[in-house]
Amino acid sequence: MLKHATATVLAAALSIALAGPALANSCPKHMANIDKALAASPKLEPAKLDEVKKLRADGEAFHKAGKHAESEAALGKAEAILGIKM
Ligand SMILES: [Cu+2]
Repeated sequence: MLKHATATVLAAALSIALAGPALANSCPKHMANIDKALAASPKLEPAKLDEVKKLRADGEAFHKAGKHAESEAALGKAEAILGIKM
């Protein structure tokens, strides 16, 4: 009985531990998508291009600060401007 409870707690802790890095890892993926789109000289107005670059930089800063939700939000906006499907 005690053994079962321990296994349940361990399984819960493990799933939380796995969810964290999985979330953190998606920021670099979004950054790579944006970099790829920027490298392909997107047809955007200069103002939009500047906005994308700013959001991309913000996303990286948030990611490095451990604020992955904010990072995802900024990178998601940049992807939306670039027309990248998520
Ligand atoms: Cu992140």
